[in-house]
Amino acid sequence: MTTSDLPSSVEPPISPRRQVVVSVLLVGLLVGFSATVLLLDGGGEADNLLPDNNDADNDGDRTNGSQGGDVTDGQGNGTGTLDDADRDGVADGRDQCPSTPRDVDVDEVGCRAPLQEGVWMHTRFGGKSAMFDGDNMSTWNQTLSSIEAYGLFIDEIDDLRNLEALTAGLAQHGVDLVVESGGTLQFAPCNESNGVRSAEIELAKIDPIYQAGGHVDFLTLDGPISRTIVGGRGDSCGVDLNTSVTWLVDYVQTVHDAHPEIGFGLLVNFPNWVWGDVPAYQCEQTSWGEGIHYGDVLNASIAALRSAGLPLTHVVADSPWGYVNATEESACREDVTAYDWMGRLLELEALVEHHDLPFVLILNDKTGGEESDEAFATSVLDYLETHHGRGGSPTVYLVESWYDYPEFHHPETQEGTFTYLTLDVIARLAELQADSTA
Ligand SMILES: [Ca+2]
Repeated sequence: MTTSDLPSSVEPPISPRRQVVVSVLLVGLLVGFSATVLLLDGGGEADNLLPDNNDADNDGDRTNGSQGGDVTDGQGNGTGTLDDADRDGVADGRDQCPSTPRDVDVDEVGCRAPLQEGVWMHTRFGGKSAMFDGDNMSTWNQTLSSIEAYGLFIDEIDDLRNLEALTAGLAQHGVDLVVESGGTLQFAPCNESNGVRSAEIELAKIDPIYQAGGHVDFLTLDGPISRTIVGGRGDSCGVDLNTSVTWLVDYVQTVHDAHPEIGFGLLVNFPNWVWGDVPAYQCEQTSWGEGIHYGDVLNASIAALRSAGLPLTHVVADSPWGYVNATEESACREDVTAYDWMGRLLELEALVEHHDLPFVLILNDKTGGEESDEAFATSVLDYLETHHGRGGSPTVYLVESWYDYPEFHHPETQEGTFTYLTLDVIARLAELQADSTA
């Protein structure tokens, strides 16, 4: 893949949604105030959970000590000031997660909000700085207002010259930033330090986003187990499932300790794994994990991350359309049409949802993505319609390309661009959902 970007300015446009955010915050303050008055000593959380911004007492007034509007939990009632130890806009008295990290979207009881239903977009490498030039944003403003999250590959962060504009642009439109990373890396030492060392490597790669004043909402780990498990991708570490999972937990714990605001997703390169009685589509020399059922891999990963108390937020299926409609060539079998590939993809979705986790399906296509804008768009829309028609209902459809096409990201009004296609997906999904509820 080639990487290129274009110079761009740092001035994002003013967004009307900023005013909406301010209004919501004001309502939150009023609601929080009422709850404080009603609940009196109901908020008993410690008042020193997240010291930062010179606010050692964490009362939100950004001052240290009891001067200047200080509020101590459970005792500040009647002062007319909000008790909100973690400053998430939810009063302590009704905050069921009183130490939520900063920058985490919360629900009405102050806990990490579940993934919003909708569409995410993740363009191919290159040209992303230019997308967040103040002028260029006006050429895909509707897309930016319509998506829930925007994706980047971790290895292109270093090449994006205008991260300030990117982070400000996403924040203004209330769009989350998802970074796709490797997770446990086969080139970190293949020993018990793998998870921690992999995390250190990737923490350094996301650091420029923080230096630019932004933050990562979600880190999607692209096939972390496949990089370490025996019979995994080419140069994997060759360890057993338990060891792979242990290293994965080490990785997530290390990143979490540095950035507690990040939610973690597990991405599975689905065609490379066996699923029950259905073989891997692309078996290479052997199926990944030497033929282990990916359901067992997923169950073990989810159980371990949850028992460590880590914020696993979603599971992503990477399964391009040609590997679902059996038109891609298989490296290892002559007749791939003998299996129901969509069926096993739907079973994966069911397993993810059985774990009460949001399922994210990548909509893309290798053949179309190597052919033309039009071929890619046609495949993506066919994939959406067929998947929905078979009963698929992921929390998020993710329009993503790592191929040559779509060639251009914007303008969104020009047929063939990535943003044009994303808006098409959003419109088509709304139609399909309306049809199925009618
Ligand atoms: Ca909270």
